[in-house]
Amino acid sequence: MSALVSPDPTTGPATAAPVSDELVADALAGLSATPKTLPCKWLYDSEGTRLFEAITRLPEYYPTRTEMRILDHHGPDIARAIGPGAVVVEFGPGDGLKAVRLLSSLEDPAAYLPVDIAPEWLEAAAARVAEALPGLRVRPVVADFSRAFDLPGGNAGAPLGFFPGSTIGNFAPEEAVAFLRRARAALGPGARMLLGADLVKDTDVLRAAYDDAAGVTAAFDLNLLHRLNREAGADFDPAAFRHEARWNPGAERIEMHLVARTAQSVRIAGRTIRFAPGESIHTENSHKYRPAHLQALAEAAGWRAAEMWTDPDRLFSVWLLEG
Ligand code: AVI
Repeated sequence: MSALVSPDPTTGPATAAPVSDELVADALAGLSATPKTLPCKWLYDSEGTRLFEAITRLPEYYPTRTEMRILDHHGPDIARAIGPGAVVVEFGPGDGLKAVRLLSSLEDPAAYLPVDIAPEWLEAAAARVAEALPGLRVRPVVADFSRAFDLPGGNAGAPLGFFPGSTIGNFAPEEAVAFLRRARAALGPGARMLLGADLVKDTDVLRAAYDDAAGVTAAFDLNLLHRLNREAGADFDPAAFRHEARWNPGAERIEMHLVARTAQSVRIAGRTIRFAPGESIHTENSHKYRPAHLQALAEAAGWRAAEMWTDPDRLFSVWLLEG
């Protein structure tokens, strides 16, 4: 993935649909390539964000509720390992709910700094945390953490990065290492990081999580074609594509694909893109980890994996990294 995953850092919760030059450029480049691909950041317009939130509540989508349970169940251990006075810096805070769980279990957190490129998302997360934890210092930071970034100074306390949800898995491995390295630099001396990472497991469980019976993930994926029609002037017929979740055993990742049901042509920005029957657009990767692999990624970025907490079925993991 070329930028952040959640929520869409480039457009935020769009209501109007102006033509986006960046979306057009990404679409032309990705759809002219072989195999066809699109950056997953474009999945998250306001409808995509709404659908993703619905995904997190699906019976098949275990990551969100499992990570919440880990944060609840191991809260006292996590709090002990982290100690008092943490300055919690959350990358891509989403709705802020996980931060509320974490901060409520920590001893005397000094501050909460949600970081995102889109101010609208920050306000929602900051408001939720401020309401749940009155008296806590909350300082939203508008920054693009897909590039080098700085955090504001003047935060007395122990810097703790927080990157839950296994959003790390939407990065290619080299992008994951680059992000972890940037985060370490931005957090500064004494940095630690609490990181959520989804684990390798039975492929049927994985496939179901990314291709649910109610079709919410399919709608989330297909929304990308609707978005291209709205914001890039394309003329996709979304009904002529179907969503597919594939397990790639070599890369140990779930791949989302939009598969053309028939041979067809699509117009976009004056160009014609042809699809053979069964040809797909690869729209997202979601890497799953073995503990040794996650440790190696962290070490490649200059971190040391100090602790790992998991659930009884070992579906998901929460890591404490030390800088
Ligand atoms: C945001 N991210 C961690 C989700 C995942 O599980 O990779 C995105 C997602 N795509 C389909 N379902 C959920």
